Amino acid sequence: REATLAWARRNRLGMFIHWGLYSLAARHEWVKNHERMTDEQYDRYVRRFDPDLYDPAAWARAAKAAGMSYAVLTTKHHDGFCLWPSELTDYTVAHTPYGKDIVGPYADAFRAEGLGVGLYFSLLDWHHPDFAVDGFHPRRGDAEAIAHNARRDPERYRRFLHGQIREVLSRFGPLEIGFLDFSYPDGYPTDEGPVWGGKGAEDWGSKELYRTVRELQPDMVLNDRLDFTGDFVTPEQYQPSRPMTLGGEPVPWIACQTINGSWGYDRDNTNDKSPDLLVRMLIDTVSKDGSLLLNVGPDGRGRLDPTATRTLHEVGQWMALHRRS
Ligand code: FUL
Repeated sequence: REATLAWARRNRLGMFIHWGLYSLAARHEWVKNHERMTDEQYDRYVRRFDPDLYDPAAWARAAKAAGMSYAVLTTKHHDGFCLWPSELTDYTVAHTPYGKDIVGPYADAFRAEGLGVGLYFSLLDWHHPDFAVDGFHPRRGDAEAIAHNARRDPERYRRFLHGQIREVLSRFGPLEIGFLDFSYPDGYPTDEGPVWGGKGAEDWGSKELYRTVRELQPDMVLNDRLDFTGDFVTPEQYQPSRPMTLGGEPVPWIACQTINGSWGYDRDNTNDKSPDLLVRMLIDTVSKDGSLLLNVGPDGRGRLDPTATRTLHEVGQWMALHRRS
């Protein structure tokens, strides 16, 4: 814990980047789920994925100018679409009009600015046929999908998941931070009672995954969403009222916050937090010994939207005057 606490103290502000097929839909990264789309319906975004304005150096410069020191990019979100050309599925950037890797250029561009590189990877996969059609799945309540899923082979999903995590952890150089998302040991609480995104430890072989992470990226700090507490905890969309502890001991923590409530690009959502409020949230986070991971959701062409650009710029102006390291 000491090492991760020290890490959080060196890295008080980072950039979370949610980007994927859903950015084309432009209405939240859970759009496939919220609108209960089938794979065929969602495929229209695969056929149109061609971010002609993707310029990771511009993202990295914006992050650096905002006073950020690290970033975390979604290599794959719950929809299962991979931003790197995985060898284990065709459901990747390689099979879109764009046709090439996104993750490698991102890692290179952020390192070139001296920023720490982090990767997010979803344990849930709403595209893989062997992933459970549970209460969280876009096809929940769909008798045909459920009947088909009854014959699923969890072992096949486990092998796929482990293989993909190996790819992500071995192809993009030394990583500062890993963000696996998500599993809750007692189910994820909803109004209808707890539901599972897979069954975590049991379905996914979490312990073995953890060993793989340690083997491939021994110095990387890892989050807490793999059934058990990793190196740091990740309050999401709220600020804890005091420094966070676990078992009575201080625990490193990262506040994951959005600008407008959506992680993925959400074109008509103007519920933006002001730069002033975000700076206050940063001060609040630092005063409680945490780190703030502020999200941006680039659009379908790869641009940071105007609000994010303005917000980062203003946060950067404050940081330029007040940061101490
Ligand atoms: C959650 C996800 O379900 C959201 O879409 C987002 O990625 C957030 C950071 O984590 O668990």
